[in-house]
Amino acid sequence: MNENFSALYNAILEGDVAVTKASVQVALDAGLEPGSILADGMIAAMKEVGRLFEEGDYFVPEMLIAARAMQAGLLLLKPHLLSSDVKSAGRVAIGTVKGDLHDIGKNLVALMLEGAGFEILDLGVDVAPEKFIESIKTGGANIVAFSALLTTTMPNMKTTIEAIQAAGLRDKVKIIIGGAPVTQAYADQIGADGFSSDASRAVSLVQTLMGAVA
Ligand code: B12
Repeated sequence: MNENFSALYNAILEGDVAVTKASVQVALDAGLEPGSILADGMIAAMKEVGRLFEEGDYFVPEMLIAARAMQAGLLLLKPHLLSSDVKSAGRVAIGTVKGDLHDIGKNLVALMLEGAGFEILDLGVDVAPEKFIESIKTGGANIVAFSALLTTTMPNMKTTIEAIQAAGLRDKVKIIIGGAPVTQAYADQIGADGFSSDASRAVSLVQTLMGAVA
């Protein structure tokens, strides 16, 4: 763990919203780089939460309160991650697939894309294929992005691509996928156009693909 962020890291591990917010503010005031506060302090803590859950030291309530602290810290960090003078570079519909309620990673990808000038249609969590289809038909999405954090919900990425195909819309959009269990091999297997393992790489991926759809 990065020593600069030990208070922030521990606050998220303990799910302490007040200390998380205070620690983000202290780090910002100290001039630490927002991207580093996010990656080395906050995402590092969520990884540890996952490890503790796997080990049987944490249970769902602990994960939940850690996630709450993470979201509160993100809200404070958000304006510092966004640059203001960018105009729309395309429209991205993003959602966590059906059956899956994890949204922190999805929100981060949305935030980074927004910061890079993309318009975001955030479809939320537990998103049925029909809702993704609507985002293309009436929402005008150029790119559709699926997030999944569970091995049991990953197959819903495939189902959603098939539904988009069946609706005759597959060649209207580029589809990208991501989330902790997702891999490039899986993206290739289900016919997605792209995969990225983190939010900042998602930005360059979407920029490349927008070049391809424009
Ligand atoms: C917080 C958390 C929860 C919270 C979620 C709160 C919320 N609002 O999101 C709660 C408590 C609700 C929860 C519930 C459950 N969880 Co949970 N959870 C986590 C935990 C600890 C952290 C996830 C997280 O936010 N990570 C931080 C973010 C920033 O990372 P990320 O999501 O991976 O996103 C990054 C990349 O993947 C990528 N990315 C993400 N999405 C996308 C999309 C695109 C398009 C792209 C390009 C990139 C991209 O960019 C992001 C930023 O860099 C993980 C552990 C882990 N290591 O992932 C377990 C974990 C995902 N959960 C797990 C489990 C088992 C569950 C439950 C089934 C537990 C239960 N028995 O009820 C339920 C399922 C509920 C449901 N139906 O969804 C398991 C999944 C195991 C598996 N392989 O399937 C994990 C891995 C824990 C573990 N180690 O066992 N969970």
